[in-house]
Amino acid sequence: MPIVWKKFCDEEKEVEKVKYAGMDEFIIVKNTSYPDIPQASLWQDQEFFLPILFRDTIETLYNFDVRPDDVWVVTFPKSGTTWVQEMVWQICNDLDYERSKKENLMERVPYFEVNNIFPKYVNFPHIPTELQEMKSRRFIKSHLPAPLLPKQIWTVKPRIIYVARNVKDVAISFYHYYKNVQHYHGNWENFFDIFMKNRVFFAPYHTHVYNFWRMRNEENILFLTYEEMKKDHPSVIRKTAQFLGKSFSEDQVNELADFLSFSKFSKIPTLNQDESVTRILKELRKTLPDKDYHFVRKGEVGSYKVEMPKEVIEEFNRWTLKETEKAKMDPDINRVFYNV
Ligand code: PPS
Repeated sequence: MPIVWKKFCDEEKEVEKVKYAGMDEFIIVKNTSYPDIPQASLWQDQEFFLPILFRDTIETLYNFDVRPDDVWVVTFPKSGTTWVQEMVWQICNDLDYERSKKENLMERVPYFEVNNIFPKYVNFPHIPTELQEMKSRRFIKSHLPAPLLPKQIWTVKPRIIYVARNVKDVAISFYHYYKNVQHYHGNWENFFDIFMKNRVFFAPYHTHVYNFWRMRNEENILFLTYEEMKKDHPSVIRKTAQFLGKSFSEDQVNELADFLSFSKFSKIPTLNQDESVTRILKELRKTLPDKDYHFVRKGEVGSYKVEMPKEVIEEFNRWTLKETEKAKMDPDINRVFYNV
C-alpha cells in the first residue's frame, strides 16, 4: 500500500491547538509511490493533515471503484463546493428544479469522506458503501487532495470539476465553519495560525489547488474558480455544460444562474445545509456559537477585507509567497491564490 501515515505530534500542546469537538487525534498522510499514474508527474510531493478516522479507511477510499460516467466535484474546503455540486447536478439532470427542492443535495451528490471528518457518534450513512450501491450516473463530492483520491480516478478518467477560491476568503469561511459546525474551541487567531501551519483538515491549501491547476488541461478535468462564478456565472454554466456534454438555451442558462444565486440558494432548505448543521449540533450536544451562523453564509468575494485584520492579511500574503517560492510554483498560480 503506497499510502503511509504517522500520528500527528505527540506533544499535547500542539494537539490541543488543532482539535475540535469529538476529534482529538490526527494523522499526517502521504502517498509514497505512484508509478502507474502519469498525471502524478505534475504533482507536488506532499504530506496531508487529516483526522484520525482516516487511518483505518484511507486504503478503502484509495481502492474505491470509480466508474467512467461518474462526475466528481473536488475542492479544498470552503471553495464553493456546495454551489458547484448543485450546478453540476442541475446541468446533468436537465434542470430538474423540482427534484432539487425535494431531495437534499448531500443525497444527490454525497460527500465521499464525510464519515472521516465527524466523530463516529454523528450519524451519517456510510457513504463509500452507499456509493458502491448507487446506480449510475453518480455525482460525488470530495475534498481529498489529488494524491489521496481513489487511484482509479487517473485511469478510468471520470469527469472532474475542481473549484478553487482565493486563500484568504477560504480561511475566513473555514474559520466560521470550524467554529460553528466542528465546534473548534480556539479563537480566530488560533485558527489562522493552524491554517498557516497546514493543520486544518485536507491542508495544505496551496498544494491542493496547485496540483489540479497543473492538470487543468487534462481532457477530463475542468478547473473553475469561485471568483469567476461570482463575476459571470452564465458563462461558467455554459463552459461546464459543454464539458459535461450538455447544451442549454440562453434562457435556460440564465434561469439556472438565477436558481443558483446566493439570495435564492441560501433560502432553499435542501441546498443551504441548515438542517444538517442543526442535526450535527444536536448529535454533538452543542449549541450554535454564532446565533446567526449559516453554512451558506455570505457568499462574497473579498469578505476577508472586512473580516481579517490588516496584519493577518499581510501574514497570509507572506505565507503564500513563501509557499509558492519554496515549492517553485509557476507564478501564474498567484492569480488563483490572490484572486479578488
Ligand atoms: S464545504 O464545507 O467545503 O463544502 O463548503 P463550500 O460549499 O465549499 O463553501 C462554502 C462557501 O461557499 C459559499 N456559497 C455560495 N456563494 C455564492 N453563491 C452560492 N449560491 C453559494 N453557496 C455557498 C458559502 O456562503 C461559503 O462561503 P462564505 O464566504 O463562508 O459565505
